[in-house]
Amino acid sequence: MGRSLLFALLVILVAAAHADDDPRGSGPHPVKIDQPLVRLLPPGQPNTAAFMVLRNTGGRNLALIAAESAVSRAVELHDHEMVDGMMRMREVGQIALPANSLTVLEPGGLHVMLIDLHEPLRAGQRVPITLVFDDAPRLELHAPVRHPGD
Ligand SMILES: [Cu+2]
Repeated sequence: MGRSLLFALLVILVAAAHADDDPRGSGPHPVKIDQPLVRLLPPGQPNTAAFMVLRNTGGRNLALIAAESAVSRAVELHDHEMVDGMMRMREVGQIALPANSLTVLEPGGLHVMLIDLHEPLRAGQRVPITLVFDDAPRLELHAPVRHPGD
């Protein structure tokens, strides 16, 4: 293979890698995450939840459509609803993040559910969570494990 062809291939690869980084061009991510935490539970609990404040600082409505984490078999987006006088969790397809607004994930409300933990979580451990949006790049965060009230 000629040297010029190699160089051309390299240029294409580098361009492709950059395109993958941020399909909308450069600039800060429109969504900021405040106060992330994963609820500390007694050992033996297979599931727990992550809470945080999502700030959509951009002028476009967005939605959180999925979350991923290596600490559990599955990760779902959940809300609470009243069923026969009891609060129950239910999976939701997405969590709306209106433009220039705060969306709060908190106990008793919206949350990210970590299902079938691979290992018990320890207090202070930082859990990697990747947030997936409908129309913005993915966002990775590390949420400390603690009691929500602390
Ligand atoms: Cu849940």
